[in-house]
Amino acid sequence: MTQALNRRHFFAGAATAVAAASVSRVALAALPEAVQQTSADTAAPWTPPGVTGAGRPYNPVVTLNGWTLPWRMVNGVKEFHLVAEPVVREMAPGFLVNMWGYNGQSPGPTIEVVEGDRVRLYVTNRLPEHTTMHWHGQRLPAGMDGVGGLTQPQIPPGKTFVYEFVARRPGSFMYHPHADEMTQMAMGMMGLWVTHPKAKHPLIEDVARDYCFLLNAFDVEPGSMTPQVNTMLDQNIWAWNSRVFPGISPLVARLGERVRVRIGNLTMTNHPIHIHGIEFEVTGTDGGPVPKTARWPEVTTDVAVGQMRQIEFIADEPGDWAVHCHKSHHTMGAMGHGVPTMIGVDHSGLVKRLQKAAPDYMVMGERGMADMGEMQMELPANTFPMMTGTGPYGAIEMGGMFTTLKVRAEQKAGDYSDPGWYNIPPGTQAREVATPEASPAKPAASAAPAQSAPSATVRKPLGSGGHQH
Ligand SMILES: [Cu+2]
Repeated sequence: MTQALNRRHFFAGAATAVAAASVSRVALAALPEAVQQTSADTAAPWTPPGVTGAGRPYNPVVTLNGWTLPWRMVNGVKEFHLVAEPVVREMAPGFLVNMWGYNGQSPGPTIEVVEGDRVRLYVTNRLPEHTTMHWHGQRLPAGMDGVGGLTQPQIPPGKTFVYEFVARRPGSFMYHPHADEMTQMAMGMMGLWVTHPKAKHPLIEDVARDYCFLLNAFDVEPGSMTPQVNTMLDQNIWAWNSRVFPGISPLVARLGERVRVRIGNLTMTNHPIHIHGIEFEVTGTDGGPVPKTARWPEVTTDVAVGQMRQIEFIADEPGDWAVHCHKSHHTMGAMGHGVPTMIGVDHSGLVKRLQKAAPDYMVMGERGMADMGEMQMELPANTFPMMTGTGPYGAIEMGGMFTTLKVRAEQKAGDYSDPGWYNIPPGTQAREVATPEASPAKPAASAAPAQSAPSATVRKPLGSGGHQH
């Protein structure tokens, strides 16, 4: 993980917080700086300068492939400036998508405050159409809820609206437009909001690491650069914070640390998020902390549409552990979905004939799809392979909603850098044993006793048509 927080970003908060104490009324009326982020790397946690607002110091969150928005303090109010604008998001190295987002990125920066803080949020609209901002899950005056037409007029292009309220409840929240949602959310307009408790809370544990990310989905035709916003369920890119594996940072922990992960779902389907190697509890939702009597151990939790799930575990098992959506199509790249099922189809003979005309012709999927993880298949410009990511033992055969939890004894507290692949201790890894060789299953075409019963239905190999179930 690159600590990509640039110096300007890092010092912007400090500079404005100091300056705010001594500037004139004219300057106070000016908008806070709209801090921009140009990198899709995970930024270092942002510790506010000097003052933390209403509460005790907190351990800042780390937004996977994202960042926290600096604020300025003006007469006891934390002021933020979000700019809704077209952005180009790097979803994976070399794969760029035209999105709409905030302050240079999709998702927008994480808003991080303390329970009891008064916040003032300026929202500037640099989109070609109107927008609003809804603060998902917050207790606030109805007029600050950001539902265009219902609680406020729309924010026209070129205009700035201001929202102001007290962050009353500690917890995990989101923000997104409530204006032309289908387009604006399909284009990537969303962000996270974390409110830390102002005092020790009986249901909120102190954690050593506090990660957050949003589940989002896009439909980008391979070779193109702009999402198709009318797609309801057949998105071909399943992402975390508008990134796909191997472009998603690992969750890193020191052995024995308590880790929190806050996950919000702004796609249009549910995502069962699964973590290997540990058991976790859901300790909170966007509705607040879960009572201890209502928690139970899990290794997968479903995050339904419009929900947040805040999970916690002790990272007490060293290793590289898979973290992924358990819907297997959601750990696939853009190319996976229209591919016909070829398992069991015997292409021998046909390939040779085709290769006379097209020397590069190859059969895909005859033995299952795993070949595709390694195949150097020519891709259209600007997409990512169907299965991506290479581990120390070969292709990982997953892309999209996938990353790793890296637990290490030697990882220093507060160090979020990628420790590399886990060095598996000798004698503790699955290995080949000496046996007579088992031959792979034969293609169904040559194995099926098709002629024996003339009246029986002839079983045909599954043909084209993509999804069979
Ligand atoms: Cu999923």
